[in-house]
Amino acid sequence: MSFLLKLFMNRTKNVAVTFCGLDKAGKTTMVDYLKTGQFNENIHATLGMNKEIIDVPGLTFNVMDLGGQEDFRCIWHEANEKTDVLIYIVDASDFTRFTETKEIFHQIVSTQIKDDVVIMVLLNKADITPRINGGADFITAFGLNKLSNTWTLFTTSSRTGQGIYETFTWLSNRFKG
Ligand SMILES: Nc1nc2c(ncn2[C@@H]2O[C@H](COP(=O)(O)OP(=O)(O)O)[C@@H](O)[C@H]2O)c(=O)[nH]1
Ligand SMILES: [Mg+2]
Repeated sequence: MSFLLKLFMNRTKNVAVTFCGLDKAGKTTMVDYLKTGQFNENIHATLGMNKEIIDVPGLTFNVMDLGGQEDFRCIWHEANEKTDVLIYIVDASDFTRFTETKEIFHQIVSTQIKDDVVIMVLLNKADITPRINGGADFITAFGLNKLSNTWTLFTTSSRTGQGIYETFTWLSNRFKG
């Protein structure tokens, strides 16, 4: 293969990304925001998985948005075993499910993803939980400090768009070049 061809082939990388998290955390709303640039409140609960392709300059994200209801969680591993990036969305406004979401997260990390998968935890719905800041307290409580994979944490809202640009700029920079 010629040098030039290689150069051009390298220009677009396919990055596999899965969106996981409990039902109602805001996964599908986030994917929709990435496609349209706005909040859509008429999103239906995801049955099984949605496949989406999102292009940013030089990168193609193959996104699997996985249904969060208990019945569907058993199929997550199929997508997670092949993924480059795990985006795990936490509903920051729902403290009652904190333990449940933490357990599911660590189960995925320890049984479904490879060591080189980049983990991005999004503390979502920041618009209705303005005091959430994703600081040291959350990092320790959620056990992020114990991970051996590369991880990062962002505070986001698909209603106001807060943190979304930062999150995906970080992701895109990570896989470019
Ligand atoms: N206020 C607020 N509501 C959100 C946000 N993201 C999602 N929602 C709402 O949360 C509910 C569940 O969202 P959905 O995307 O279906 O969650 P999924 O089950 O994780 O895919 C919907 O009523 C959304 O409108 C957010 O950032 N802020
Ligand atoms: Mg959904």
